[in-house]
Amino acid sequence: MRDENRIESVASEKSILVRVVFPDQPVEDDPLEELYRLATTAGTEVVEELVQRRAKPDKSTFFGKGKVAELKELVDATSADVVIVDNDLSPAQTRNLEKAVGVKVIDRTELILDIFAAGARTHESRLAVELAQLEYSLPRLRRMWTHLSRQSMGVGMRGPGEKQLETDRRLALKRIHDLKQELAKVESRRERQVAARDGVATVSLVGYTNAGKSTLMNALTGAGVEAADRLFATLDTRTRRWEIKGWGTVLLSDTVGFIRDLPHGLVASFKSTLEETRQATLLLHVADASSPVVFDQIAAVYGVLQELGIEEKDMLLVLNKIDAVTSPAKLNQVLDRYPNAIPVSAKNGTGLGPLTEAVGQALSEAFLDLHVDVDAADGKLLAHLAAHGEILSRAYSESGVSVHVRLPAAAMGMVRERAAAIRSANDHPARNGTPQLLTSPAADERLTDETLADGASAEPVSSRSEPRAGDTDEVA
Ligand SMILES: Nc1nc2c(ncn2[C@@H]2O[C@H](COP(=O)(O)OP(=O)(O)OP(=O)(O)O)[C@@H](O)[C@H]2O)c(=O)[nH]1
Ligand SMILES: [Mg+2]
Repeated sequence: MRDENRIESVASEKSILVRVVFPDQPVEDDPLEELYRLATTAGTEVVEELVQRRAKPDKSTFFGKGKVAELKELVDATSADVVIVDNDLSPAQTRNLEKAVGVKVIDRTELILDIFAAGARTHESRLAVELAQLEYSLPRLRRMWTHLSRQSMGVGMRGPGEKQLETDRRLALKRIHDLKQELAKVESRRERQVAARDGVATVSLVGYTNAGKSTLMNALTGAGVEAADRLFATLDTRTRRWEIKGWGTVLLSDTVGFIRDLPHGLVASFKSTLEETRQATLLLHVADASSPVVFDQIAAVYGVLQELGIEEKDMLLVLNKIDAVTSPAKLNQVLDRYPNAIPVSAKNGTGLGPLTEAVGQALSEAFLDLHVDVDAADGKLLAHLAAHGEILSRAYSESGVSVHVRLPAAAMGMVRERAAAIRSANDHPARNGTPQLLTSPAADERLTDETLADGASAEPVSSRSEPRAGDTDEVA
């Protein structure tokens, strides 16, 4: 067995890890490495490992007869308490396997749900996990309620006897209904909360679990969030201010990590936790460049983003842990595939300068930095600028007010309709000394909507604002 540090065991059950590898699957050097990390994170003691290559799963027991017999022998020889299967099993396969080997059997999904259940801290993430667990448990009724009263039990503990099934089923359905309602409330509250920050640039860290998102968050903002060599160390969302030279304050969020084959129900119920990510101006996709399966992990993250419906966002790929990459050729291979990726080490600070610069640059493309002249009487336009943009300064005159504002290109519609004049605030001394006239509806009728809508006229921003008081320091 491997001798990595194991976390303090909650369950301290002895587990056997098993995986079926199908012909079309990419196989890591060590096909059970990730399951091993998941199993130890869940607190089990791994006593044996087994890998089988098969063309397709056995309908009834998932593994073939021979492997099942071998598994039974291993269980007996090691007095294991649980068999953990790296694939997804049907409820019937689980039951049949349990009968055959004589101990409980859990699959990858259930293991991940258990880890989430043990780690969830906030009201929001607890609701999310409980819902995902109940939905998983419903067709596997024998395990009902086990996750609702998780005291000193091991992973995937069984619930009360079969007699109770019908009552359990009804109770579960009722609880699922209530949880969904409660989550919907939390979701809309969170949506409003995040939307209220419209106008402030938001950057969200996403990536495979253990890629170093929290460490990077700490390195960039001094946030002091928990980072640990453990899968799913972060299960909630934290947001911190990040000062970017030449841009100003942005809000940086760190959130739950992804993993390949993340249970579908879990992704759906974490909608609210991932709200910051859904509404972010820019995603920083953090990948562990030192992982032998970095390509697979990057692909898995894209898969989850797609499931969340947010794969279209602006995104920078950050190749973290370059200090731990043993061969330069390996890193070059990754850079060949992703030439725009930014290599960094969150641990020792390498590359954070270029990363910050790239973020400032990307944000400049999403926002317009403008002086908008507003008629004194036009309260509506002033309110629009305040609601959607970041107001950097105001200069009053007799006819009205000139507002220096940073505005998402998407919020330009009303500005173009109502403003007395709009000028680019491109006042970078090295670039351009005088503000350049962008458009004034009166002066230039020919400008098309697209000119501003796609941000084509916007220059990278150089002027600076003070950090604003009252921004959330922490959202979770
Ligand atoms: N060598 C090296 N290790 C790093 C680097 N960045 C993070 N780590 C380590 O990687 C492990 C995981 O880091 P985290 O920051 O917790 O990773 P995460 O992406 O937030 O993980 P989850 O919250 O569990 O999804 C920790 O042991 C970190 O110390 C790096 O640049 N180099
Ligand atoms: Mg983390």
